[in-house]
Amino acid sequence: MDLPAYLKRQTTRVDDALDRFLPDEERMPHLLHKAMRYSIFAGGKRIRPILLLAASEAVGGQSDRVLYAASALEMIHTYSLIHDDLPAMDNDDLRRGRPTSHKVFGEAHAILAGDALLTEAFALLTDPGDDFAVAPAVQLRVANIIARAAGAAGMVGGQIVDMESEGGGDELDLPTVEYIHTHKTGALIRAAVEVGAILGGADQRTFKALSRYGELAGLAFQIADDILDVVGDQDVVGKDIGSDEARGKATYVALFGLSEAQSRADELRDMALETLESLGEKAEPLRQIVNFIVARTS
Ligand code: GRG
Repeated sequence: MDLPAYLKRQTTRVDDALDRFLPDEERMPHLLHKAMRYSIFAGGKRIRPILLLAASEAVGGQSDRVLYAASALEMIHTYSLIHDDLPAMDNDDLRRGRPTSHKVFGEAHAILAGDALLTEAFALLTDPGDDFAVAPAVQLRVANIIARAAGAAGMVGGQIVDMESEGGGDELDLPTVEYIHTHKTGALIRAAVEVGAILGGADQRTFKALSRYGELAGLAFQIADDILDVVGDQDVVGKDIGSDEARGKATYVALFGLSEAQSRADELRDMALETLESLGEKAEPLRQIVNFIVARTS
């Protein structure tokens, strides 16, 4: 399987769907819509929506029918990046290789663009339109999984503990770092795989296996992110490098050093691959994506 070609094909599908679902810049309020589109189309990897599509395909689903949920997930992820970059949080100037939203549109517009992306995502999840023909009970389950993954018990919860742990130095411990990683980053990645499985029609056993795959891949993704913050090339990564150490962030690298962090990411990848053993050829994209997650350069 040619992974770069697969990722490119899926990215195009996700981008086309996002373009369809996002309000047009020509419509009022122009600057809000412009700011939403600026961050969405700034060149992200689309790993979460692609995982959602790949999970649906792995269980024999028709991936056209999941594009609404894939788009909603990317909208939520992008809102989190806009807010994370704000002066009140990480105060970053660069994201996805471009000036951050608040640098271009000002703080108030950046906050509202993030708010609008989050809210519109749930409008889409609860009313995807006739093309998607999702049974109401399934729609509700999908929206609930994503809400929980994005909220206090998921991404926002992880972000808060991350902020509170900054500068923790010697007091950093593994349970705290794992809490941050599995919530701040892992929860949305796991939800992507779970939602793909549900919309693809997975049975309970397969859903559980894929949920575990998502959990392991999510943690591996964040450890790879910690490593990239030390060894990455700023032009390739598209954001400031070295900021974790400068801020005394709770990371795997801070706890264990680079080499052990990489070994842990590799171990999680192998465990994720094991969860896919019963799934055959259709799960090949999921296998290759977890390999990509731990070996990525951006
Ligand atoms: C502000 C509620 C709130 C949450 C923020 C996602 C997040 C939580 C913070 C982003 C900061 C960060 C570096 C998180 C670690 C990993 C991560 C989510 C990286 C960015 O995701 P990628 O690599 O980005 O998928 P692209 O740009 O490719 O979409």
